[in-house]
Amino acid sequence: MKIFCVIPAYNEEKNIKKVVQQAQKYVDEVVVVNDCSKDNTYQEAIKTTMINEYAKAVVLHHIVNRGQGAALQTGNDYSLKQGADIIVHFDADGQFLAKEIPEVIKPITNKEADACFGSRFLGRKSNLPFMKKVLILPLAKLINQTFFNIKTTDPQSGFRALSRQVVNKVKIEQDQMAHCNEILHKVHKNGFQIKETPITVIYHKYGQKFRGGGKIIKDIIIRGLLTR
Ligand SMILES: Nc1nc2c(ncn2[C@@H]2O[C@H](COP(=O)(O)OP(=O)(O)OP(=O)(O)O)[C@@H](O)[C@H]2O)c(=O)[nH]1
Ligand SMILES: [Mg+2]
Repeated sequence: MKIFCVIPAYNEEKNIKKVVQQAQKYVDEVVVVNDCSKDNTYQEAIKTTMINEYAKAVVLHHIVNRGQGAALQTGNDYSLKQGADIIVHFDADGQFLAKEIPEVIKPITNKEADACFGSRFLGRKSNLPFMKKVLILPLAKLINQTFFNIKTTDPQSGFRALSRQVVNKVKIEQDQMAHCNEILHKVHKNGFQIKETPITVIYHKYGQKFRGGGKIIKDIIIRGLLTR
């Protein structure tokens, strides 16, 4: 079984090397998608491709900045071509713990699910920013449950594992932040089995931004209606 880890990266020169090196311990191939960063993310990521101690790493490059969703789709397309059986999505900013990758993959390898979403609300300690904790995420969850009958606890989580069948079927068309909900809705709509697993997300002070909260909620509603 070939496990690939797709890491979308935009201006992550400080984090990317460590994040890739950690992920390499738990998967067969790491695919960094440099989303036309303005800093040295690409050069830093390339350094990790030369270390053969763990899994292979490759670096793909967007010639214009397209957003996290688009970067994930680029990584998905590459991974499918290389024969991936399971694809893990993992952020480049160092907020996720690579040692939790096996737990996110497990429901798929155990054939209990086709897609497994990491959740910050299932018991592990995540120091979420106040607005995300009390407003954005509960509202996203409520809308999904009420209107779309999707009962997951963390619709905006970027840490997930998808089977080859799911990635073949679910194409990410939302280039920016709406892709999280888009993936969830399309997985649900296509009748794939969904599981969740607890994950830890570390919020460093600089990462705590109330960015696009309204847009996330708007995207959830519009995306939901489009995928119905
Ligand atoms: N912001 C942003 N991130 C991108 C883009 N392309 C790829 N990424 C990557 O997408 C991942 C998530 O980005 P973040 O801005 O941390 O989004 P987030 O984790 O949902 O938001 P926070 O909770 O505020 O950290 C990171 O690995 C980024 O490097 C882009 O165009 N913009
Ligand atoms: Mg982040």
